[in-house]
Amino acid sequence: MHDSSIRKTAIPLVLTAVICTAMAAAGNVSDNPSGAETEFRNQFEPTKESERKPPGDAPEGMVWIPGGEFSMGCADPRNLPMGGGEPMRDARPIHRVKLDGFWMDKTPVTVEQYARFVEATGYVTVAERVPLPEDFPGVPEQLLVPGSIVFSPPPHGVRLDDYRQWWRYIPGANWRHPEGPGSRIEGRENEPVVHIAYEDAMAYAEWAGKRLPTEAEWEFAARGGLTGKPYVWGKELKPDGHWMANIWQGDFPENNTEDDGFAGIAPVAQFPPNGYGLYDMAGNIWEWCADWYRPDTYAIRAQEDRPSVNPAGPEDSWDPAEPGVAKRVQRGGSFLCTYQYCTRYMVGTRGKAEHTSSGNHVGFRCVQDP
Ligand SMILES: [Ca+2]
Ligand SMILES: [Cu+2]
Repeated sequence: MHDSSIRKTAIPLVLTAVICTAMAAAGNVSDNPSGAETEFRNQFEPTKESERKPPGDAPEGMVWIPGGEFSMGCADPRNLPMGGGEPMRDARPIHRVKLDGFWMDKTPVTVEQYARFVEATGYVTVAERVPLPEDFPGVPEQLLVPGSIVFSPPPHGVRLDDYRQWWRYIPGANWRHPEGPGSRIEGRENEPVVHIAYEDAMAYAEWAGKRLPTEAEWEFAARGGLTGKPYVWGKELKPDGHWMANIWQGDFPENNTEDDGFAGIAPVAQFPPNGYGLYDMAGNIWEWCADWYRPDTYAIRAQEDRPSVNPAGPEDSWDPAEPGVAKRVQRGGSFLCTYQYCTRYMVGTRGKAEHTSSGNHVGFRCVQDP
């Protein structure tokens, strides 16, 4: 599991939800048993891109995603080298999906872009608002202070079964203060904006005349025209020895070796784009999708014997791990993901979070209909 239902359940540091990510026991890194990659790939039918040409010039900062038909989901990655220890059951069955074309932001929305929106509208994000007592029954009022969760690594190794050891609710943390009150965004304008709750992303999208991608759109776009590859760039985590995304190297969570060049959030577009010209579709920050999260979404879709057309997600949310906590889908993984713990930078995998929650690893990008 991989989520951050922090705000709802966790204001007073009683974090009952999970972030990068509880059940994944460490390790389980296998050698590459011969054929594991083939077996992984064989569960996918070819991606067929629509022939439709882009309808005119691209809006600024966006690229055309042609739409078409593809196999959505993730095969069990545990036999892949550095595939991690999780079966990713909620990303199966792999099923066919058909989409119309759309424009998509090349990068996540940056601090600079979000600042322009806030300046124009006076918008106040969830993390900047005083939490309401009725939303947090039982929490003493003095604990109801605006803030958000920030990755705060312990100085030594810890068991990976309790994320409270590396996440902290920091009063005053928000998009202007990514690591808390002492941190600033000056000089970091080209980083993706973080501490964004779902409604904060929606508000921006509406102002920009855009919308959030559906989960299916996000995944089609992330695959960049490839079929059934584990990563948005292809089949290996580190082709020719190069890191292709800002994730975590070293022992999580205490020792970050920064092999990819970035200890924390990286500015956008520091790694090569995928086949559609999209940057950062893996790692760096989680991106909100429009859909409610349910683990059975794919199973329900797969009951149909034809492709799902422009699926927009289920009517409501349900997560057996935390019944009653309403979650939206997040995709792409963050700078905290590692095969030791959570490999959700793998392209077909799914993330989720309580919709009013945020953190210094959560942002978004938008799409636009032609
Ligand atoms: Ca990194
Ligand atoms: Cu992760």
